[in-house]
Amino acid sequence: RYTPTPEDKFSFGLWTVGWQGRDPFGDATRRALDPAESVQRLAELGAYAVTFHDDDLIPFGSSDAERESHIKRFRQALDTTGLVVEMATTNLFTHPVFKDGGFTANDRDIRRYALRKTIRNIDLAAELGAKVYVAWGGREGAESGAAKDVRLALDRMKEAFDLLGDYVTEKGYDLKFAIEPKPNEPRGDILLPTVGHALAFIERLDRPELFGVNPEVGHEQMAGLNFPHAIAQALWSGKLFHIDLNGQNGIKYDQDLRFGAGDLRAAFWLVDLLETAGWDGARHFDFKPPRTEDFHGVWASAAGCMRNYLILKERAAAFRADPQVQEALRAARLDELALPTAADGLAGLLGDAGAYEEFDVEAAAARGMAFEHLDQLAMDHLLGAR
Ligand code: 3MF
Ligand code: MG
Ligand code: MG
Ligand code: MG
Repeated sequence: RYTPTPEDKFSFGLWTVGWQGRDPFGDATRRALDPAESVQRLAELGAYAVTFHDDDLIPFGSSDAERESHIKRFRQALDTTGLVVEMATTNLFTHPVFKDGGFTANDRDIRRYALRKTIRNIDLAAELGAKVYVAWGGREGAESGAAKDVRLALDRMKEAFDLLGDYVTEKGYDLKFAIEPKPNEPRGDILLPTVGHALAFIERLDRPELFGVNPEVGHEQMAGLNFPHAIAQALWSGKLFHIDLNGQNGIKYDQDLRFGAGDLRAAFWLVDLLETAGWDGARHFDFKPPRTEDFHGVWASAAGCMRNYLILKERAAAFRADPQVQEALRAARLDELALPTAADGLAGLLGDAGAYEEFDVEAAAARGMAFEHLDQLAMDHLLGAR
């Protein structure tokens, strides 16, 4: 029970279990992990895939020969465990050269370098079979007003993504891009701060069909937003290309708790949504085992992400299958929301006296929505009380 298998499609970033616990106030509390060791351990725990930033796999500044040997070791680990690479991404935030951004740095030479670094890793991503390429612009932003002309920066951001879209098209790669929004941290304010901003931006690109979003639970919650609602709109737009699952307690620094920690009710509704929508992409965890943990704690934290997903999946399915819930959903008139408002067309609506002239506004206003009973049933299922 709650034992993950590759069919569950759980995926982990190498940088998650590999996080050494460095934070703005403290040094590393754990040694570096060899990517091959992470692959081995994650496979033993029942994961299906791993993801990586270029620099997670190939330390920044490696020679070409070193690069090849890192890739070879990683490939061997994938081959022996059967794990796949489903997504890859670029580190455009750690090295000081990116202190003012990658694609939107004021310095043009840095923008050109950022694009070349990205393209180099896109080749590797395609070679390793990744289907999604994530772009998180953690340094694309500002701390002060005049430092960044946001409209120009968005021009440069669009230029970068248009060039990347041209590149994968010319190469014939089966690779789509997923933009990861985040409101702040490490920059004071980051461009494309929420899922909504990113969805609007994508429509201005030359090849919007190649671009979607990679929402992260904690990032939307840092902005005080409802994560399942953001995912629902991304799904509705056909733009959910990838997802970063983790936990967050409200509006504060990016906590990256294991999935299921933090806002548990949001996690329940998220799993309910992904499962009922038939999401068939990876369940990708972007979390950080707290720096209090040794390696036992690291693997316990990774296992906990998957276990919590499976528990919530079971609870959400039980909620949906419960006849009392189905009755409560009807009482709350969810079936009515599924009906078009004016299937009779504009003329029908305008000619319908029952819609306005004879409508009993007071009676309609007096009807209760029965949402509290419905939500309590959800709570009972979530807490295992039903
Ligand atoms: C930061 C993040 C990033 C992105 C990563 C991959 C380091 O808050 O969430 O993790 O997820 O760059 O896309
Ligand atoms: Mg994050
Ligand atoms: Mg986070
Ligand atoms: Mg993330």
